[in-house]
Amino acid sequence: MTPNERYKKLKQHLKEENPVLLDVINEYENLDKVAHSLGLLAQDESYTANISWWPLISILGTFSAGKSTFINEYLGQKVQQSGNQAVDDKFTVICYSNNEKVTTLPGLALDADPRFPFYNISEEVEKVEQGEGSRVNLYLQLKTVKSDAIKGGILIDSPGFDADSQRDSILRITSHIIDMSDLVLIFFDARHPEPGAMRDTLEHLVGKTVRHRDGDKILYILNQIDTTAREDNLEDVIGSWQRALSQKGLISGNFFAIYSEEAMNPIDDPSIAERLKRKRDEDLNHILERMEGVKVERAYRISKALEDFAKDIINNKLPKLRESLSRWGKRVVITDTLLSLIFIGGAGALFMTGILPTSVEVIGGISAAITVLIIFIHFKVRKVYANLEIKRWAEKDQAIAKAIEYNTKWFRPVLRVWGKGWSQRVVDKLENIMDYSRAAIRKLNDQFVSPAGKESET
Ligand SMILES: Nc1nc2c(ncn2[C@@H]2O[C@H](COP(=O)(O)OP(=O)(O)O)[C@@H](O)[C@H]2O)c(=O)[nH]1
Ligand SMILES: [Mg+2]
Repeated sequence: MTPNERYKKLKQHLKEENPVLLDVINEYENLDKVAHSLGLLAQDESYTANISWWPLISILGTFSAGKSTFINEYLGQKVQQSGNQAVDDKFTVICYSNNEKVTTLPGLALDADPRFPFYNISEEVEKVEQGEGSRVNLYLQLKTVKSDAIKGGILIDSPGFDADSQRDSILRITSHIIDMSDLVLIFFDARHPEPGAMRDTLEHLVGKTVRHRDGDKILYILNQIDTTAREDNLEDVIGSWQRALSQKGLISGNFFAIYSEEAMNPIDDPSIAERLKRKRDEDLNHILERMEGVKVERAYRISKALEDFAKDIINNKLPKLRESLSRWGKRVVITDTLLSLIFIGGAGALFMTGILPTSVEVIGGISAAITVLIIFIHFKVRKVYANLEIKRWAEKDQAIAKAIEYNTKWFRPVLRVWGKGWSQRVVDKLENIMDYSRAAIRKLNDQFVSPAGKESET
């Protein structure tokens, strides 16, 4: 995807979602222009590619734990099928669209689109299971939904997890999802009061995830606690699950217990019903707050990254680039001059000592030969010195190395004035961009004055 196409798609999407970010993206375009003109980015590259534009919230967990039911309620419409048998054995990426109708697209759409978290997943899958990479359609699909709840984020529903019968490709996709996600909700259900039978599943989902560097992004959700009403044993069920999880070392603060009001079984005893509802409301609120928080953070993160990119160019890349290019220019000029002096001096000596006759033809011939030789050597020399500078940066900072290559191409003037004027213009532009980023952050502050706006829902 070219930067232009990328911008078009991003803008299209952001226009529907958040006008502040639409402004921010224009500044990203300006930033790209500056970087292109400096050669820090190739023409087909863009800073927008390094950013996750849509924060990812993924829902993992066991079969019929109520993942799809939860998602449907969150979206306010029945997007996913639910039921007690395995109904949907694909990972479903759900994102916002203005279109009234829910649209389903094949996994290939995700594999090929760098805006989504499954870009190039087929390669990853192919690595762990040969031949499966070309069958991403079996594993993935994309649904677009018109629901305010999903604005500014992407949700992933997953097929039920069963460690015994899990294919490598599914495991690979699952760990990819956990890596990419800003928030992971892992669903278990209280119909299995004894987690013993699910030890392997737990090991896979929880054991792996708690070792994850940012464990706080994982929420463990015991669902369907309405089913504890009959024996009135909520505390026991929660206790045994918490013990099972804590053996795996989970962060205890991230354990929640909820049920779906639409899917629940009726509860006869009003005092039990009341107690369960209180627990559920409180925990659901925490979960929704975290989900909302992820979306708010992304808006700030995107604006802040703009400033950071600009700052990095001003304070870091630009001075280094200048240093390298002026050293390169100086060396080329000195070498050119020395060689010219040697050649001209040598020729002069040959004429003075009478080794060469001082006829017009010979002088003309020798001058022409020296000129050609110097020009030839000049281009060799600038290349050799440029390579030295490129090598200096190749490992430490690819962008600087690339910019050196770009600015030392054969047709670029060596004595291009790397004086104040040139870099000052760039710095001015970048400072403008930084001002813009700060203004955007202030606007976001206004936009998000009441953080947990979803609280009214429960
Ligand atoms: N009693 C009860 N049933 C639920 C609850 N949530 C979902 N279910 C039911 O559990 C079954 C499986 O739900 P589903 O959302 O398809 O689970 P998934 O496989 O995790 O996506 C469905 O029949 C739901 O109606 C709940 O909180 N309480
Ligand atoms: Mg489901």
